[in-house]
Amino acid sequence: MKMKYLLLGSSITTLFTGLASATVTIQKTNPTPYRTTGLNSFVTSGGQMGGMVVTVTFSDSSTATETWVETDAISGGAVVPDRFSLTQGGLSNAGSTYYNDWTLTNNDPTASITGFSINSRPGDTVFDTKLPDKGTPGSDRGLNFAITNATDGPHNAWVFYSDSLRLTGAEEAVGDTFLQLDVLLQKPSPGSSTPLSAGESLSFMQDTDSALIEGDIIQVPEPSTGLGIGLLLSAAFFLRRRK
Ligand SMILES: [Ca+2]
Repeated sequence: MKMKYLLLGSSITTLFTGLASATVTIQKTNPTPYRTTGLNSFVTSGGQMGGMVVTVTFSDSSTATETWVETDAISGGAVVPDRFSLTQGGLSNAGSTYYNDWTLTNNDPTASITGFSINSRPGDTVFDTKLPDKGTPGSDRGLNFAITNATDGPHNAWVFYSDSLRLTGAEEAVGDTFLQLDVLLQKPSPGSSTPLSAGESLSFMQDTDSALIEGDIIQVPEPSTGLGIGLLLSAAFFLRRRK
């Protein structure tokens, strides 16, 4: 789980939603920028997100990681039989993540799920958040993470988006598209019950889009202060030796 978060302005929002979630707190950060040639404006479903890396964290501090696989044209998931399953797909609009939710199930016999992370980049996939609307060209409308149902009652969620994506040629990211999603779960009354318990499921909405070209989400080189200082020291050393 990434802990290096830099605030992108005042982008913390707390939303009070229905029974499924007590509060959802959203934070957008930008530690590592990426670029891509273009994004589709069509639907992306679980059937187009193969390669994403899903990591689930449990109450005993253990983690389980699995790569997303496409199970058919409109659905897919990451499954570790005795630990967790995360799936997405549906019948509405070819399984689109804009209309169909994701389901996280705790398959662990004892430990609760306290959070999860998705690195969407290896799946040529990007998380498209709600604002700015419609934001990055080709991304169209997006959706923020929102819990739609949970079999064990309401959950609070802290949602971190990081690793922003911009289109190649754009000076900076628009602020709606990200490649890393980290979610921390907590029951609204700490101490009274645990987050997603063994055998329970939680469903949520989160819009995604796809890169137009496979393997075309590329990290943007940033000027490195460390390297600059290193070069200066090397130059100073070289000049001293020459004297
Ligand atoms: Ca968008």
